[in-house]
Amino acid sequence: PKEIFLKDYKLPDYYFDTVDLNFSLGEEKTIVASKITVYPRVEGSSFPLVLDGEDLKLLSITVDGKELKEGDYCLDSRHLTLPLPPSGTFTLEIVNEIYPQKNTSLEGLYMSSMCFCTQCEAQGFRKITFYQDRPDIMAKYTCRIEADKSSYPVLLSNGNLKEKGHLEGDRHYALWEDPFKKPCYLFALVAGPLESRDDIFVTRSARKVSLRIWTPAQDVPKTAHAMYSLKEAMKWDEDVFGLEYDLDLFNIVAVPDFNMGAMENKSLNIFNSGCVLASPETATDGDYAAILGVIGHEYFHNWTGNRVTCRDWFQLSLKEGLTVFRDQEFSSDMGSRTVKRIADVSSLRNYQFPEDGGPMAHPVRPHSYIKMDNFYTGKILSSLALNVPVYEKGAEVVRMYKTLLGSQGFRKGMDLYFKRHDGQAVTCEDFFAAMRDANNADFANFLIWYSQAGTPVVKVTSSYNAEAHTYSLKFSQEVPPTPGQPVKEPMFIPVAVGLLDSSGKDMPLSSVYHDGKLQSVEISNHPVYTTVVQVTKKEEEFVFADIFEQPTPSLLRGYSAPIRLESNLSDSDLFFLLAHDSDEFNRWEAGQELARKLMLSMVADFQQGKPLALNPNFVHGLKCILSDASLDKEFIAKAITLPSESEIMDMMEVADPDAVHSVRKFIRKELASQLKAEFLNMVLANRSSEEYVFNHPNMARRALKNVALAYLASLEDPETTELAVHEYKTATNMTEQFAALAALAQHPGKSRDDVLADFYSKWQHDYLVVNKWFALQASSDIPSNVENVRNLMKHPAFDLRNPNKVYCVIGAFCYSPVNFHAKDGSGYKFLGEMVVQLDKLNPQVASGLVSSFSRWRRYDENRQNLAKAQLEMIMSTNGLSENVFEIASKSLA
Ligand code: HT7
Ligand code: ZN
Repeated sequence: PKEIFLKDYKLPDYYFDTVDLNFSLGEEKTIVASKITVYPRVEGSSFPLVLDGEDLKLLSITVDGKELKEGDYCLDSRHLTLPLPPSGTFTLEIVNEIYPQKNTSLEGLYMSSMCFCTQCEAQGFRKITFYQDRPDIMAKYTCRIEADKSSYPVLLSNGNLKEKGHLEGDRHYALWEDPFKKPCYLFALVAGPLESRDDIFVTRSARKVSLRIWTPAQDVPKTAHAMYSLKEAMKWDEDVFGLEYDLDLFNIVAVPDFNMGAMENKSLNIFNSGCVLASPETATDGDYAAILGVIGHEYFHNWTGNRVTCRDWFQLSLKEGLTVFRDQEFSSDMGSRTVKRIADVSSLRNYQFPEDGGPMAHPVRPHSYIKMDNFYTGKILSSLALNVPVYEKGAEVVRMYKTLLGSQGFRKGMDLYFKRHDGQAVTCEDFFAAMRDANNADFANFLIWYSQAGTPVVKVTSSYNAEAHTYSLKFSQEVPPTPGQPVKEPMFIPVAVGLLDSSGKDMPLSSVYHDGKLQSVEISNHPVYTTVVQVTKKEEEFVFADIFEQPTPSLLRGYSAPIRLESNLSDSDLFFLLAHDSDEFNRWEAGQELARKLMLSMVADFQQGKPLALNPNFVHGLKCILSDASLDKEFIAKAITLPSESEIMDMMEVADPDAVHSVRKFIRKELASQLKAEFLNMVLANRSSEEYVFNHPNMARRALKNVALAYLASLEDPETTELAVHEYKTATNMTEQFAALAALAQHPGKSRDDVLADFYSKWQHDYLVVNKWFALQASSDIPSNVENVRNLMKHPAFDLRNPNKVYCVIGAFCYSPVNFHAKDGSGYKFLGEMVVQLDKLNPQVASGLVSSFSRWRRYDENRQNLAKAQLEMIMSTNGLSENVFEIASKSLA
């Protein structure tokens, strides 16, 4: 396999102006005809024209109306080359055949339950026809689709419908025209027996946009929330960024077979049906929130990704980091900002940090790749919310621009970015330059965030000078070495700081000494309570003036930079922040830091065979949070949730899944027993009394009730088990029903077996609910779960060709550290077998799974040997895909 480098980027020798595509869709084969106007980048130059093409059967090539003969072109398994194209502009016509019904990779044109559909990002267009498959080739497209009328009554592509009509032999056609230039990765086609929910959005300039969400007829009732989400997203982008939709039609199609969550094809978004369909009876609050976020995300791409796109795939974060940031802000504005931030930071800690510290570490803008798809590889589970490391760290980088420039400065930068680059394919530097130039900002070494891998570790020590009334914060930063980058530069880290007085109130901040200069932090003579200090050197000191008592610092408020912060705060400082910080995120963070310290010290006790005991101060701290009526209920639910097992393992020298699991389980049970009365009260006081509504207060109430119920069920006593069974039986929505099921499913026994059987018999007709049932069992911590998982794969509802089922069974299994990392190697063996089997069907999905092995060096020697043996077995498999090869070989390197 060939490695591709960013430094080798070259402008294309030829551009395409117009592209007319003609698809004749058929059950056995599909004929694709393209007519492309080609022109050289440099007038009069003559270079070979190299087109990408994979798994295509070439039928004919014509240049300016003259058919080429064999010998006039070169064809291999990946390219079609015209050695001597005419000089100047010419017309290239190509006809080829493809076989969508045999396409199990779900890239290019494929079939998903009776529908033809496409997925072209990143490099799927080359599986449809011969083309310069790179994002800097932007052209205007038309697309004519012809198909059997009764089997494929709906024919969709990008842009506006220009014409449709009947053809002989019960066939029909539709002609679509997209007035905007686009790269081929945004091309889309859908044909099938679909029906739509229709609505209208009136833009702020009073244009009417038709909105249609297409699904099989029986699912149309489940698209109401998606339509609501779309309209909210359209309005939000106008209000917050002044960005209006640019066509008269916006289509969304939901298909059950899709490798990721969704795809932002111009005016024809294609979605994994798990990210569209919801009803109160079948979807949880988590699903509703994920749908809102993903619908928003794909819609926001219309400007950040489609109107302004990436020059090359190394710039992926240009569109994804920015669009994730935009969808995070949208969700924050629609619900609770703090809770959304907590969820995003947790995800960063659970996925990004481990990746940054392992063999797959790479910068936000990678220097090289073998298979581009691997940068999208993320974690998708029952709710199908996506956690893709490149996306998330990229979003943190965009968030830092906003933290540094403020909302208005950030908006100015965005406006300039669109003014300069609308209709272009650009780079991360272009985005940086727009932000800098619009604000006359000095961003020093900020660009290093794009090129340097690894999570910076920032240490901070503080001291108070009672005589001088000054308070000093000394920072030092270190970025750990990562593969290919042994030595690191200091980074530009914005740290938002507040100082609390002894009553817990924010102190006014007037000025800071830095580099020997006194800088005012007040804004028009008004004190501020949070200021952002810019740490840009290896070591740096900031001294706050006019501080009249010893403060407690609240550092990195709102998680202002994606770093690991190590401070000299004592436990009592942390308890104080947990109780008083005005920055709610940092209140949560203080509780998490206390929990991390506690869990790590108890893990050490466990490993030394010492008896486990829970610090009473910790119980008291959580009890205070539980009984604080001024707090948002969803915040309380987050604040009483312990850090995940993977987060704790990531902080250990040698990760010990058994010890971490036992300790987390012990603490949960102990908290449940000591706070039983409070938890019971939470369940009783927060039951649903009315119909399901998707709004923050209702979701918050359900979240708190569900967390309390899970704690109670961990006691495994008859009273609390009965309560959980009662909640399961009386639930009127999936959020509460599934939470009760999940609480019971963690504990082997008759109640577990009964509710699991009942749930399946109730919901067997709904594949998305059945996926939840799969995921719950597969991710269970019950001993030796691997055998149950092997049995689940024999269940009639399981299908290895459907990515969602794979994620919900095989992927979910890897989420249980005790079972995946079982000492006997049974978890590793299972995954190894599955990767090899899946790679033959769908390399993207297989490589997503193989990344569970990538951190094998973090475990003890026995586990290392067992995991390494599986990676070696995978590497020795004949015909391995480039996707899996890249991850497995880098993991072993
Ligand atoms: N931009 C989309 C990426 C995507 C994708 C990438 C590789 C293989 C399959 C894929 N499906 C969708 C999704 C997004 O970020 O919006
Ligand atoms: Zn995206």
